[in-house]
Amino acid sequence: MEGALTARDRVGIQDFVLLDAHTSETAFLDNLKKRFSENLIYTYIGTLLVSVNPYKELDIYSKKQMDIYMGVNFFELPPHIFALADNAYHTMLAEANNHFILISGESGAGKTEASKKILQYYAVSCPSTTLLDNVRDRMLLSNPVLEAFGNSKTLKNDNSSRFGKYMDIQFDIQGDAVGGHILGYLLEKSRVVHQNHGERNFHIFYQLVKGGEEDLLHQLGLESNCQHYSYLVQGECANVASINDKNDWKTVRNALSVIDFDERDIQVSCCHTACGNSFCDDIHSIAYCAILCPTTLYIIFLLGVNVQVLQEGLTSRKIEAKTDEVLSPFTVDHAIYARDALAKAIYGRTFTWLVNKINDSMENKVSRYSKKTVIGLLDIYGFEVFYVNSFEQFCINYCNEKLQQLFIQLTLKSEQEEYEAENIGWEPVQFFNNKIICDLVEEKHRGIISVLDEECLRPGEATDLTFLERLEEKLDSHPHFVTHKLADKKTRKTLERGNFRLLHYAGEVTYCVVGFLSKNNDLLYRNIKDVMRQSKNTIVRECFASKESDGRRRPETVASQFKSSLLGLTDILMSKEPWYVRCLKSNESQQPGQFDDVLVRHQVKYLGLMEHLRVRRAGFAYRCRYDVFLQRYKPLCPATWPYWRGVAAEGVEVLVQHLGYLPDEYKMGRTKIFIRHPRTLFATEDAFEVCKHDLASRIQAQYKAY
Ligand code: AD9
Ligand code: MG
Repeated sequence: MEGALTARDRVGIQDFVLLDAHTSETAFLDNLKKRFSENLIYTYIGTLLVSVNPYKELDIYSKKQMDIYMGVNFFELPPHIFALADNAYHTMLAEANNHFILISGESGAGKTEASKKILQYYAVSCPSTTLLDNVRDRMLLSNPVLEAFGNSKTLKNDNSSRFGKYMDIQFDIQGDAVGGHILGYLLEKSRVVHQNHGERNFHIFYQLVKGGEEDLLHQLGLESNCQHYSYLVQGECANVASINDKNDWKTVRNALSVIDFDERDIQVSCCHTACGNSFCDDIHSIAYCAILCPTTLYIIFLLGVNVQVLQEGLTSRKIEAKTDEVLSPFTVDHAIYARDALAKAIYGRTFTWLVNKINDSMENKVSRYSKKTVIGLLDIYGFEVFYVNSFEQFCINYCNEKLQQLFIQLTLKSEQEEYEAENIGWEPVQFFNNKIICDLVEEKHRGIISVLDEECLRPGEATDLTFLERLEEKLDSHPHFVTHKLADKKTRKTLERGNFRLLHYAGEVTYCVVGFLSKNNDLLYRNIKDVMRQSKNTIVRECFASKESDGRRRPETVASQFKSSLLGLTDILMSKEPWYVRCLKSNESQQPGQFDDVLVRHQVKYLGLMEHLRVRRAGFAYRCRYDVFLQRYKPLCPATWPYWRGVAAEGVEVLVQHLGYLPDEYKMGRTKIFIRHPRTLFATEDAFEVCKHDLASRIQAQYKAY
């Protein structure tokens, strides 16, 4: 009978920890699906938030909603991204330490949207002073700008992040959001010169061409028709139904002016963008090593470089003879390479410049030297598998392996290790540890990146195929690496010769080796670099001035640089307290309200959500060192107030007995107390809040007694 359905039947359970003890994967999915069909996209596993992409606007992110969640205990309201943001914020304030929110999930799962909601929550809800409003606006407006330059339509997501973003939101001791800082990770520059069918270049190109003001386009020598620019129409989808480039341009232009970009900066950013557009149309002229077309000449003029010297650089190589320098003309392929390399370099370096400039504008200049704590927000490109996968997917998927590894280390592994170390009775939970795949990619000498770098050191001899052969030699028995040659008969049929397949934590991905070497080298011919460095335009000079400028030291390869930056990121995150948002993609076709059981089940599996639930359920939500716990809560018990003169652990035992903790609710470890449910701690916190008010008079009375 439908009428007999309880609310719980209809909307499911809001915390998986409360599902029956032996929850199966099917019950887990049923709960998600039930909630999804009621537009309840959020569910907890303890303090971890699971989010399922609804692909439709929900009326749950208003200021009113923010107010409802502000300062309320985590479990008292329905699960929400605001609740997680709020909990992280209040914990940061109470403990005066740094936190981060790791948002993960595959491409299109909703990470970027989640990170924007969190940022909005902090910018809108946290206490404010007029002085700081400025900084908040800038933090918020950095989003449309970076999305314009760093996001693009892919086959997976109309607004796919093509760079990784880690943003620190800084708070002062009163809890005001006072500043921000962004670290950008590996932008997919190759998109500037090549897009697959059904994909686009970065949004900014279309915004500028479709929405740019007449004057600006005129200054840049651009036309307002995407069809005129081959860099924009390779994917044959310059217009996307879900995107309004014209309006987005207005937003971006307005945002640029708020974040301290003056007209010259805007012109330079656009000019650098325009370069990408124009170069490509010279393909024929460059191919014949002839002169560049007038539009490009004009753009180069705007870049402030010597047109003739750059033209030489793009069409010929300088060879140093005994007494002389001679120009040797490029082949067609070389000329195309040089052109593309320059377009990518200009775009990539402009992006870095943009991030730096945004950082300058978000820097807190008011209380620069006072103590701050931060909440870091990590929103990075999600795991992706296309029909053809290349170096870019290899880097993106490697990055996702690293984040999964971090998640495992922080939740499953260290959690269980801590129970063991603390002597808490524990039944270990089995989980798949993807360290083996991280090692496969990054290990010294034997890992894929090392092999790739070695091949990049043999110019002229090495090719993408010799790289593949080297991999086959070194990794012939690795359980997560397969090629046509190494595969068994059945698998061989599914693998072409120029490919290798990695068995990632999130599934198999077959990579085509074509382009691995040149993308990893990412070389820009030296004389072209030199020309750019001599530009009359200070921003161009700034963009091209770099450590590798002396040309003697070999620049680090792209993969190695990425590997080091990910190691750096791991260090940053490991030094902070973690919070997790696990985003799930509800369907592949970006359709509102559709829940694809198979797709969601797959994600639940590889994200390790069931294992996380098992650890959470059997484990303890909160733990605290005895001395810290006692110090904070001792006013709640006459036997521990004002001093406990014995061993801290015994004092804690007396204290929690007095508070009425039931035996099942907590365990005493070697150095810490473990509390099973957050509600127990919340009750203690509430009692502490009440007691705090008369604490001052109690302290006074105590002084008087002395
Ligand atoms: V990628 O790895 O950058 O390719 P994301 O970042 O995980 O990916 P994104 O946040 O861009 O995915 O979400 C994709 C689209 O899903 C958005 O453009 C929205 O149209 C849609 N989406 C995601 N989350 C929500 C939501 N909470 N409410 C409504 C959403 N729509
Ligand atoms: Mg994204």
